[in-house]
Amino acid sequence: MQETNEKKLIFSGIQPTGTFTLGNYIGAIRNWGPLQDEYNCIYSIVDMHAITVRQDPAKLRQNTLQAYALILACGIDPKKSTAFIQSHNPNHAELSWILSCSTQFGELSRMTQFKDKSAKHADDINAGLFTYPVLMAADILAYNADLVPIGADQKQHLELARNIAGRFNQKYGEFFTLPEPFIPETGARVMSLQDPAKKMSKSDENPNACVLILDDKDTIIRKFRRAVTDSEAEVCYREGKAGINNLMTIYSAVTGKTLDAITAEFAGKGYGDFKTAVGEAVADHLEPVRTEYEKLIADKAYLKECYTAGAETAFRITRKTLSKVYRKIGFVDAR
Ligand code: ATP
Ligand code: LTN
Repeated sequence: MQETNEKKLIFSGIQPTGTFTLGNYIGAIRNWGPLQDEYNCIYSIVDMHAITVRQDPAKLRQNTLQAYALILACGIDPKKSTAFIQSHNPNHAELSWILSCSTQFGELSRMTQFKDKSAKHADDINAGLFTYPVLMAADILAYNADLVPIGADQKQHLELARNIAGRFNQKYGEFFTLPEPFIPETGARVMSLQDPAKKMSKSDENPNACVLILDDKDTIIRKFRRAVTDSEAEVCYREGKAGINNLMTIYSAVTGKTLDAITAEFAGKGYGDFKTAVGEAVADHLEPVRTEYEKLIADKAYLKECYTAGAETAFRITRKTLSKVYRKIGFVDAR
């Protein structure tokens, strides 16, 4: 990646907490590839974020490699973008400490993800879970990213990152770029197939709640056929039809059809036909990703080459940021 051109800089990350869901794909990763020509892109598998909830070490290692192969399979070209594993670049954690001193306890307490995750993991409400958004701010600010492609659920964290950057700039003089969220219009919040009031999440215990991007065609169709809808029989986007609205959003996201066109396509047909059509469209859309993934995951040496090179670039960029930050805050030069 060139570091000295006029292109804007993009940073985004995803946790290696399991196989990616259709929500991760539509809300985030599939938007990453198309940005590579217009922007300087940096993408990270954020394993340090993942350990804020308990992880089995062997599984985490496997999930991290899988996640790395998956982002490449979804269209990230490691020659165009910097793609790396977060723990390979210690500058994130270092900057996170500095930024935590410009973050208020009160603002971290208001983060809905913290409230949700501490309710879900009541036996392990660790300090990392609480300061998670500061590490996320460090991920972004270490590169002075202009734009951050994310799903709607991460908007609050991004606003916090902007506040932290603004507060640092106020204390020490203008330095950090205030990052803007980049949220897709369709599919920014894909909902659970079993409870359309909840977002589709990798860590959902119910396997029917989420479609995984590596599920085979039959599994995908079966999950859609079991999706919770309503007792009407009309495929249209309306308040009170959360299940159908979600399926329509997904169908629109993978086919490019408008909601009106979808309503017309299924006029007079039952939910059964609609669900099967959504399942087939999703499975066909994901087929090339699955094929590419199988190829990549079998070539561990290539993956290693890519993530090692990615980490070197990431380290170089962020070390410069940290040196400037240390000088600004009054630390004595180390050399
Ligand atoms: P976990 O269940 O472990 O918290 P997650 O599925 O919520 O994981 P993350 O790694 O936290 O996934 O998120 C990766 C990206 O996917 C983020 O940009 C996030 O906004 C986006 N994303 C996650 N879930 C959805 C969803 N249901 N709809 C749209 N985008 C989503
Ligand atoms: N918190 C995000 C993952 C994440 C991220 C980031 C996203 C960590 N660091 C930096 C964008 C930019 C999540 O849970 N989805």
